Amino acid sequence: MALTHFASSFCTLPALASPSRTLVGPVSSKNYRSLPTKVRSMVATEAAGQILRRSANYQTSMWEYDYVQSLTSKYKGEPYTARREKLKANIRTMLTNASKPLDQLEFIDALQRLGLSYHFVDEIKSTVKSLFDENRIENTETVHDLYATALEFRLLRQHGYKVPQEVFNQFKDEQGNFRAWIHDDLKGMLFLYEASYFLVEGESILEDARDFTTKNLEKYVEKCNPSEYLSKMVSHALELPLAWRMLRLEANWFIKVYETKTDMEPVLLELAKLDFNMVQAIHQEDLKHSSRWWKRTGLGEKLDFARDRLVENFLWTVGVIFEPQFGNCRRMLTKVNSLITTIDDVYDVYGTLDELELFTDAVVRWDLNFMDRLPDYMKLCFLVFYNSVNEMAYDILKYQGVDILPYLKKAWADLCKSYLLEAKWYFSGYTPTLQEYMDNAWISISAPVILVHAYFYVSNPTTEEASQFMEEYPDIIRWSSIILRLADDLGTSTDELKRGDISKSIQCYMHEAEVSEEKARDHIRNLIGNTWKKINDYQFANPRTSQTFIGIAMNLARMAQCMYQYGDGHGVGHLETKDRISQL
Ligand code: LA6
Ligand code: MN
Ligand code: MN
Ligand code: MN
Ligand code: MN
Repeated sequence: MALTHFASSFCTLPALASPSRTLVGPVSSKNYRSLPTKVRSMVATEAAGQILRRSANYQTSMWEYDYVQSLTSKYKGEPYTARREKLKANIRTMLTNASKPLDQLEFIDALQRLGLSYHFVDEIKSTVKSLFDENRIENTETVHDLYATALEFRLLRQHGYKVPQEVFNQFKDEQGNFRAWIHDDLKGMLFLYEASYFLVEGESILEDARDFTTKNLEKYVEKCNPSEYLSKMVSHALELPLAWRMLRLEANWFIKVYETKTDMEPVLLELAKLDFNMVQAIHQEDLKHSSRWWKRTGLGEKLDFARDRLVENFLWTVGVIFEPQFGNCRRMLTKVNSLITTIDDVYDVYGTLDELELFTDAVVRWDLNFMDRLPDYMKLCFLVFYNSVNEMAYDILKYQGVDILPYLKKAWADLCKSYLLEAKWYFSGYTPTLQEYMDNAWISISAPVILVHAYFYVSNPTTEEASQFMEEYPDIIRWSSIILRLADDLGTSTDELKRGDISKSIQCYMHEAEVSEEKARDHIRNLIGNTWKKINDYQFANPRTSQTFIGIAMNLARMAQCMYQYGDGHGVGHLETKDRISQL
């Protein structure tokens, strides 16, 4: 029933134009067709008249539909909005009245970590600008404090000012080693550690700083009292630096730790807690909306081989963009993520190569007339997919007057072609080099699809701007995708290989460099670190690109490092993911 409803709602749609130009992607239809189709095993092919298929044995969803629909919060409307406005006004005054630079810096840092900075964007921007204009950080006459210098350096870089790494030279001796007294300056080392993650390629002073502080902070953690404020901060930082952390979970964690800080600011704490709960109330409604959509599609019940992960898919979107005003973007991206998760399992687990060719064709041609060639389970999946993506394009056409369907179709066609290429590699038993694998795998991780959709939901580009931006996927999409791919491979490839899948980045590198799995994993972790340098650089080099969009791309990379921090947090829904969802 739901499907008919979707289909009929499109009868009234105007015919959308087909793409006016061919957008160039990494996998051309020519090379995806020319791959060997020789089948390695009889898995997922016809054996004695019966089709044998792989299975991933995914667990059913951890989250009951009725439970999700029952979520409520009192933090809506008055008196909460009034109280929040009052607190915001107080804090605005405190920020403007802070006259000492270090006070300003600490105040902004606290606002950011408590998840409140989105309320004070203009005030923070102008304060940071005036700090930059004063240029104290580069004044070599004064003796600087390591803590204050590192904090200022980090905040300036976070806000797009590329202050030189050389400001840290004053903390090194003639031999280029960090000065001896720094070993006793725990707070300074912690802040230098966090600052060092804002490096770009070639910044060896910051690389040294990162290695030096990591080593020394690790030593400290071994012998510290874990209940002290600073010790908690250090252990947390060593797990994952601030620059790589998922914002909402970080806010939630920091609010609890901040509460135990001796010189904390009660007004800030009150607003942080109130605002967290108010944002959560909005997220609950987004989740309930998304969950009703997912239930109507019927995919969770009908496609038993596929992951039923609506709530986990929603968690990704909260990681990608949490601010209240972007509810439409979260709801849309939850659909996109759910479609990706399902279709990925069609290609990786269930489909036969013949079926996958047909499905890919239907997507590339964007043609409902191809549906009757698909097996029933694919028909279901294809029609939901086709209707949902058309509907998203329709929303943008209706509200912004821009036809984005060509860009969405192109992104999905690229994704399915990259999936098909991997399926062919699997069935022919082919192991690519790491480079060859990555040329395809940054697409097959689906981040370009996610980011292309998100781009149109948070910015309001003209057709010309959009096509310039999307003609080649911009680098920021590529870097974010690479981190998502590599983090996913670190977390999922062990199970994927067990159930039958292609070699992922780790195995490609082991094969090519003839190294152990541990060495290969180190190499992949290094690649993630190097890709972050490129993301940092992109931010400095492209001040005119939508900061919201760059933020989304960075958040997607952060979310990947969160989701796969302890294994396959996406596919295996219990463990940390369940706990994290409950926290939020
Ligand atoms: C991970 O699955 C998965 F489903 C993704 C598409 C990753 C990102 C997903 C979002 C944001 P898997 P594969 C919904 O590890 O087959 O199976 O590319 O992806 O390794
Ligand atoms: Mn299921
Ligand atoms: Mn896949
Ligand atoms: Mn997969
Ligand atoms: Mn994977």
